[in-house]
Amino acid sequence: MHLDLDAFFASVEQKLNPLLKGKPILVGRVDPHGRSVPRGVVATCSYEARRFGVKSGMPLFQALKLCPRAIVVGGHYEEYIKASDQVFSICARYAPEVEQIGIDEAFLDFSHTEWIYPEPPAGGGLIEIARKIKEGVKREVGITASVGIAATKVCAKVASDYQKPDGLTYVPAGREKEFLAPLPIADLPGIGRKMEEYFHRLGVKTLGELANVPFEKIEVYGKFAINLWEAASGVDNIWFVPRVEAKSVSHSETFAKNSADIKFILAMLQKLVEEVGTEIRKEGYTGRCVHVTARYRDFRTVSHQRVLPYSTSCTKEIYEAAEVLLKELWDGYTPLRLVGIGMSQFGETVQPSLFDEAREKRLNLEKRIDQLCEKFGEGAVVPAALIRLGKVKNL
Ligand code: DCP
Ligand code: CA
Repeated sequence: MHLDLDAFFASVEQKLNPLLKGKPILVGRVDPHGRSVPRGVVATCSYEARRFGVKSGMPLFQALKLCPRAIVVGGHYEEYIKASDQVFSICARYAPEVEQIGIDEAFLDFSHTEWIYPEPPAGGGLIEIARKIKEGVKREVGITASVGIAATKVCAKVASDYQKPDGLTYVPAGREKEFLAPLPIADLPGIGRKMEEYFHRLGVKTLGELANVPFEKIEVYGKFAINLWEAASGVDNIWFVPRVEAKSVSHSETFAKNSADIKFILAMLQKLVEEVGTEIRKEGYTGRCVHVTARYRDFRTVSHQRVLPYSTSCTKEIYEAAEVLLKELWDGYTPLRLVGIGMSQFGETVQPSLFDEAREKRLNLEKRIDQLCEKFGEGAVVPAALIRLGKVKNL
């Protein structure tokens, strides 16, 4: 089962201020301190605003052109975290395992619960459970969630998106391929704009058409395309990459002095990511799961993790995920005494390099920097942000 909150930040804003209910609203981007980010873009917008063609990521001015009556709000990051925590604790009342992916979505694993929640028509099964979760979220958190039920993760995720907002879509086991077939390929997680164009050029527009490409033909487009083909066929999916070893590489550091300075904390995070990245590239690993830990001055320790859509050893990609995770788990003002970052789920090297030259170039650059550092000593080449830490060699 996959659960995704609808227009998440906007729904929380509408709950906090009932005057905004039923109105088109735009949530401007905010940092974890609740300050709005200048030169704003729309972080998200209510479904009332989406009717006018407004989308997340769009510059605010453009959104206001499309929907001049829209009300711009935002800046309650701590409320978003609170709502998110409430939602996932409701999920945990029913699901044996809740795998949170980001701030507003999670996979709920009901494997081996067939005796407790039999599939329809034998019983109400997971549909009934999904209804209960949705009702609990509405009643206790005051927002709506969309849920997809399927036997594979990819299919459950696509299903949760299928009837947004407030949706509930059930795909019976064995009917995954049939359900996915009419959908555009961009509905599959992991297919970005570039890849969508690439498949369009091949004349492949729907997931059914992708699944119908002969396997020998898709094989030549690389490992990543094989995963997508399998996902579209409903036989397997990219989320279940087998783990080779259950180990992790992690680094953490206690600050000389507790700090609530976001720039310092992010610089520290970057330094730790550089260390982890160098180590895993040296070992020839690529990992899919990034975890970040923060310890408050009272030793309260919080951590979050995220599974990336593909394996990586690229510092830049690990850092991007780590920064989001840190901002999710830190309240933004209480001083921290430690941050830590780890990488796990090492497995197959799935490099979608065919589709992303920039990514490949970046990785090669990082490998060259590793070689320079090995030759001339640690700190020979460092990102400018690390100057803030003031103790990097050669600076
Ligand atoms: N978000 C953000 N910046 C982005 C994308 C998202 O700040 N570029 C934030 C705001 C969203 C939240 O993350 O409310 C969840 O993102 P989703 O992509 O799930 O979008 P929504 O929940 O807003 O809408 P949907 O109903 O389509 O899930
Ligand atoms: Ca959402």
